[in-house]
Amino acid sequence: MFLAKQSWRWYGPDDPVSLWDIRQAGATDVVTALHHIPNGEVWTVEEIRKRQAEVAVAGLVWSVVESVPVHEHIKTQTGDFRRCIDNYKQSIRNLAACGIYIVTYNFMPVLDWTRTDLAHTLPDGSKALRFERAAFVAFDLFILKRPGAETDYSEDEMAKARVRFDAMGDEERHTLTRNMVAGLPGSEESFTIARFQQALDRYKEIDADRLRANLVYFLREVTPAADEAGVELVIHPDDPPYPILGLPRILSTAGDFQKLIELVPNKSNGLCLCTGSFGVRSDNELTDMMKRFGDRVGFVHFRSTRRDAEGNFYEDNHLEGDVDMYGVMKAFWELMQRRGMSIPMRPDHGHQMCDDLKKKTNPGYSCIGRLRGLAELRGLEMGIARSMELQEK
Ligand code: DNO
Repeated sequence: MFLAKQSWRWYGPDDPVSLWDIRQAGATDVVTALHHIPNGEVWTVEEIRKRQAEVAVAGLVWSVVESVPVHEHIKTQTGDFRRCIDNYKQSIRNLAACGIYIVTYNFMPVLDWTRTDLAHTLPDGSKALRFERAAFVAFDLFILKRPGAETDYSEDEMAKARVRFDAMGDEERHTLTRNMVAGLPGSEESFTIARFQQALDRYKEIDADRLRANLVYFLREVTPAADEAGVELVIHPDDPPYPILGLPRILSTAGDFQKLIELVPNKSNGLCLCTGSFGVRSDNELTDMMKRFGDRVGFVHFRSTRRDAEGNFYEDNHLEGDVDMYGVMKAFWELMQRRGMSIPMRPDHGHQMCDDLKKKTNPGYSCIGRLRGLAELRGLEMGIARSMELQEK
C-alpha cells in the first residue's frame, strides 16, 4: 500500500520551527527553498548540498522545493528574462543532480499569496489568516489609491469599504498596508506603497492572455530540461483564486490548468494541488480535480478555508471549512495506489494556538497549528486506507 509522504515546510535556519520540531511532528520530508539566493540566480550544487546536509542531521530528507521563484522579468518578458530562464534550467538540473525531483513555483504577478488579516481570532482563541473583502477594497481605494480601481467594484462594495476604512485607526491601516505589500512568508518581494504601485504598473499592458503566453513560453523553455532531468515542475494556484488589484490571474480554476497542459503537454508540467487556494472558489470541485489531474499531481497542500457570501474567507481547521477533506483525501489515496507510488503532501498553514500564541511565528506556519493539521490528516488517511483494504478483502 502506498501512503502519502508526510512533509513540512521549513524556511531554513531562521525558521522559528526547528528541524527537530518537524521530526517530532511526525513528518519525514522537508519542503524548503534556498531563500538566500537572489531570485533569478542559479542554485548551485554546492548550496543545495549544504542545505541537504543540514536537513539530514535531524534524520529528515529534503524532497520538495517550494519554490524556485520565477522572476518578474520572466512573467513580464522584460529585461534579462532569457538569462533568468537559463538560470532556472540550470537550477533544475542541479537539483536533480542532488536527487531532488519536485519543484514548486507560481506565476502570480507581483504578489505571492495575499491576506488582509494575519491574526483573526476564532471562538476557541486560536488565530487564523483571513481575507476580508471590505478591508481589501479599502486598501485598494483609499490607501493605495490605485488609478482606475473604482471600475473593479460595485457601488455597494465601495460603500462598505468606505465605512470599513473610516472605522480603522492608524494602527490598523498600517497593519493592513504591511500585510498587503510587505510580502508573506515565502514570497520573494517586499514593497513600500510607492514601489508597489510601480510594480503593478508593469502589468498595465499585460492581460490574462498575455500572461498565459508568457507562462507557456517559460514552460516550453524549461520543461524539456525538466523532462530530461526527471524533475516535476508543479505550479501552485493563485491565492486568492481570482484577479486582484487589476492584475491578471491564470491559474485559478480546473479549466486554467487544463489549458496549460494542452498547451504544454510535457510530462514535467505538473500541479501542486493546493486545496486551500482552489477551495476558495465554489466552482472548483477539488475531489474531481484530484481524479482528473491525478497523473500531473506531484505535490499536495491540504488546507481548508471557509467563505461567506460577501467574498470573505478565513483558514479553518484542516478537517472543517468548505473543503471536503475526506473526499479529497480518498481520491488522493486512490491515486497513489493507481500510480503505485507515494506522493508528498504537507499540512498547509495552521492556526496559531496553544504555545504558538506566546511566540513569534511565520504567519500560517506555526508549529502546533500545523502539527494538529498533520495529525488529523494522517489519521484521516489511515482510516481511509484501512477501510479500503477491508473492503477489498
Ligand atoms: C503560501 C504558499 C505559497 C506557495 C507559492 C508557491 O503559504 O502556499 O507561498 O509556496 O505560491 O510558489
